Amino acid sequence: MAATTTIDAEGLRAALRALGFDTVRFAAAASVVAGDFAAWLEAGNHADMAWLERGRDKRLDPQRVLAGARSAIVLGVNYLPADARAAAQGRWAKYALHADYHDTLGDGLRAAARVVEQRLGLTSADHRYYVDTGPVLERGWAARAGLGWRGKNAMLISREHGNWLLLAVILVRAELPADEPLLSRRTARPGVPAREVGLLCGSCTRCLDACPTSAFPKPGWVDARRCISYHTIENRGVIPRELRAQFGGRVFGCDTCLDVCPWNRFAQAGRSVLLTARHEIAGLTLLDLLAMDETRFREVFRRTPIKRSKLQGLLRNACIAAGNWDHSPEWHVDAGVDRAAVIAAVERLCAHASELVRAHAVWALYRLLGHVAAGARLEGRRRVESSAMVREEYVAAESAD
Ligand code: B12
Ligand code: SF4
Ligand code: SF4
Repeated sequence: MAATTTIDAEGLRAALRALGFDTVRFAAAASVVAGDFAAWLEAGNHADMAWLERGRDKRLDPQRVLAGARSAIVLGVNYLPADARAAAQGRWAKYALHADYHDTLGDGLRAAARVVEQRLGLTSADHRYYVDTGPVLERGWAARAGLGWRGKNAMLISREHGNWLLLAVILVRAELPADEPLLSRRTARPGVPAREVGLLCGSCTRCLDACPTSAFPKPGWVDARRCISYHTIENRGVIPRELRAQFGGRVFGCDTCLDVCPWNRFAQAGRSVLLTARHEIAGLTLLDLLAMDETRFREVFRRTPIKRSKLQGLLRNACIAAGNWDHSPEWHVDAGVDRAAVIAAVERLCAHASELVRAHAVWALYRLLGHVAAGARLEGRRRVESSAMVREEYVAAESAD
């Protein structure tokens, strides 16, 4: 049902901002086949995120998500923490140091939906809202609505908030006056939206150069199979051995291609209306992580995005950070944590109940001690090891330098 009410777009924008959304912009929701999403999938860049493949048609056509959708309301929430220590950490992605944004922005979106219904004269059947998990290319919509541009690091970058916006979209069966996309200074022609990657990046390539695993086959295009964010958050299995050394001390997500971007200099800390800081997580030491059990994991990471990795995923990631100890100064600052204690904790995990954890613990111990000393310490365990996955790690570790 299309809206018949006279629309006060600026009133709607202000009401949504008052709910805690830092930027509120509108785009026309015509059918789109946009960017090179299909090519990205076909080249296998989504790794094992099969849900991206399944949602392909919907992602490319909002009419398949909400028939009769005429506008997209694109919302951004600034999550840059005010606490510099948390911001500078480098162990965790900054977004993870909050209560799960799917829940907190989800609450904001439910409130936004009521506002949209009232102000646009719609019913609950006339809109669909999503944050992250829906079949919607949020960055594409954000670029079209002029929230910012698609950086060479693939992020939606805002002139005001830098790389630190979380995005959400509401599709509505109502026509809102579309906001202008950003225009390239060089190619600007009135009414011609410039959608190219790197619109305001100029000749900068800092993000591409800084990526530890060379995960950008080309600007604006991330190969998830090489991306630390994918492996530490989404991958449920073995982390490719050839990438592990490049993970450094990162245990959940990766902010490197965001952190280096010069556009962040304009960003101020977020208002945190729709976010709840959980910065105490940044205070956990590597030994705290390596010693986690199910009870402690649930207690510490309840209602945070980190619960997604499950205990065994987090222990796997912590083993990699431990194996990289000599090159991870970010973990050296905690009182009472030294190399010997980390080695002892990793050695214990070589006998963990999960084969995934044992496999990565074996890799870490060999890396820390070298194959002669590690081989001697693990001789007994290796003899009784029944998992093919772990046995493969022993073989690979023995043959490594
Ligand atoms: C899958 C996914 C990932 C994957 C793949 C990342 C990638 N680069 O695609 C992994 C796990 C690696 C990942 C990592 C991260 N992610 Co992520 N991720 C997603 C998710 C769920 C889908 C993204 C997707 O479809 N990727 C496929 C690529 C090809 O699509 P795309 O980047 O959107 O670009 C295409 C479209 O924009 C399209 N397009 C171009 N113009 C137009 C115009 C229109 C109108 C339309 C419709 C489309 C369109 O063409 C582009 C090229 O094909 C989105 C949420 C969502 N529903 O969109 C969050 C999302 C992109 N992630 C987010 C974040 C914060 C991250 C991390 C920073 C987390 C971290 N710290 O570890 C990293 C950053 C890595 C990086 N540099 O991209 C935020 C980004 C916010 C922002 N300001 O850009 C999002 C939007 C989640 C959210 N709700 O806030 N992520
Ligand atoms: S998130 Fe990290 S690993 Fe992934 S593309 Fe960016 S810098 Fe590279
Ligand atoms: S680091 Fe440079 S190239 Fe990368 S997104 Fe930022 S401005 Fe663009």
